[in-house]
This record gives sequence, C-alpha cells and structure tokens, in this order.
Amino acid sequence: MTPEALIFDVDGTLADTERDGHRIAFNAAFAEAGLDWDWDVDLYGELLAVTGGKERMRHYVERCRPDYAMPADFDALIARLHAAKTRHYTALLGRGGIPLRPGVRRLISEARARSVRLAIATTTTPDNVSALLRHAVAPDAESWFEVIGAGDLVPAKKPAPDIYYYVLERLGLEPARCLAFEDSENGLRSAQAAGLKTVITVNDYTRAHDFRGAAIVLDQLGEPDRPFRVLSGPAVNGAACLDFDLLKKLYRGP
Ligand code: XBP
Ligand code: MG
Repeated sequence: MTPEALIFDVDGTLADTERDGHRIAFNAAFAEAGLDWDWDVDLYGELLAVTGGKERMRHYVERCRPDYAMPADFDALIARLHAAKTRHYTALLGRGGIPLRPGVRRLISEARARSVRLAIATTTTPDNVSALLRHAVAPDAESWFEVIGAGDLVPAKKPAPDIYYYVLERLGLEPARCLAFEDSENGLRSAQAAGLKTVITVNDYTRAHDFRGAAIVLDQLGEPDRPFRVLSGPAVNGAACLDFDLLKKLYRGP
C-alpha cells in the first residue's frame, strides 16, 4: 500500500533553515530596529521550543529580557520586526542561501512520478515557504503542492494539530491515507495528534528530542550514495535511503 499524500513540515525538514536562516534574519531585524537583542546559536536552540516567529520574540522578551521596557504598542513592534525578519529571510533564500536536505528532492520527485499528492504543514509564514520552494526546489515548485498550510492560517501553532487538520480537510483525506515528515518534537506531537504516521529526520537542534511514536527516526532521508542512519525504528534491511519501497513498509495503510 502506498500513501495517497505526503505532508511535509518545512523548517528543519525540507531544509536546515533555522540556525543559518531564520536566526540570522531575526538578528538582522533586531539590529535594523536599533535593539540590542542578539540570538546566538545556543539561545536560539532554546527559543525554538516556541514555534512561530512572533510568538518566539514575545517569549524572549518575557523570559529573557526583564530589563526591556515594553512600549505601549508592543504588538505593533512585534508585527514590524516580524515583517522585517521575513524580508531578510526571503532575501537570504533568494540568494540561494539554504539548500534542501539530502534526499528531499529525490523523494519529492519519486512521489510526483507516482502521482502521490504533496502538501505542506508548517508554522512559518507563507512567503517563507514560497521563497524556499521557488529558490531551493524549482521555480514552479509551489504548484507541485496541492495544499500549503502555513503560518497564521490556524490560531494554534504546532504542537497543536490545527495546521494538519487544515491540510487534511483541504486534501479531503483521512489521516490514515497520508504520511507526515517532521524534524522536531513539536512537529511530531502536532502530526500525531492529527492521527498521522510520521517520519522524523533529526537535525542538530532536534537530535535529543523525544520522538516516541514516530514511524522511524533518521538522521536524514538519504541518497543511494549517502546512506541514512536509522536512529530508531524498524529494521530497514540494508536500505540506504527512504525510497518508496521503504516508505510503503513504514506506511502500511488501510
Ligand atoms: C518552524 C518555526 C518557525 C520559524 C520562523 O517550526 O518555528 O516559526 O522558526 O518562522 P516548524 P516565522 O518547522 O515546526 O513548522 O518567523 O515565519 O514564524
Ligand atoms: Mg520543523
């Protein structure tokens, strides 16, 4: 049995966008606004527990900057900073700054060749998804994805299941017909709560997360000449990468 649709998270799953992408863009927006906020690699790793850029900035001010005198129009400041951050981030993607993770292009191509439907479920801003797909995948890659669920389309971000519910409803599919791809514990909780079987590819920020309940946990999707490592999950009988043979075994749908 083959799943009818693959639903991909974006940040950390399609590409390693956090440390050298979103983080750099946040810092550029802070500097531009004359703020002394500076998120180093370790601090950013802690802040990633909060999904969503606006939510993350608020959390930082509330938890880490008791010295900061919040202006009366703090909401407006957050909105301005976030718009600037999106501008910096999409410009960085436009310069080809962030490549896809290993195996992502191969798996997407294989899915398209088999007419398996594709969708996106992410907390990031829609403009960021468009820019990544256009610049790192292909100029017309947005049209390959039937549903793009992103950002503030739903009120509650991951780990809430809302964005996956949104995508499933628009695909018109039961979760048992789909497979999700995530890189983080918040992402896994979100997909699981929506009833989706989930493949995890870890990255440096998420390696130590709790991935109990995932269909399989890999270091990356793998290429024939760049094999993945299985961090937990079923035996893969010498497979080097997550192709449709392995995917079907993991899926075992209705
Ligand atoms: C990704 C995120 C995003 C980005 C920032 O989580 O948490 O918030 O860090 O994007 P996931 P915005 O991969 O689980 O979707 O600034 O556009 O919110
Ligand atoms: Mg992610």
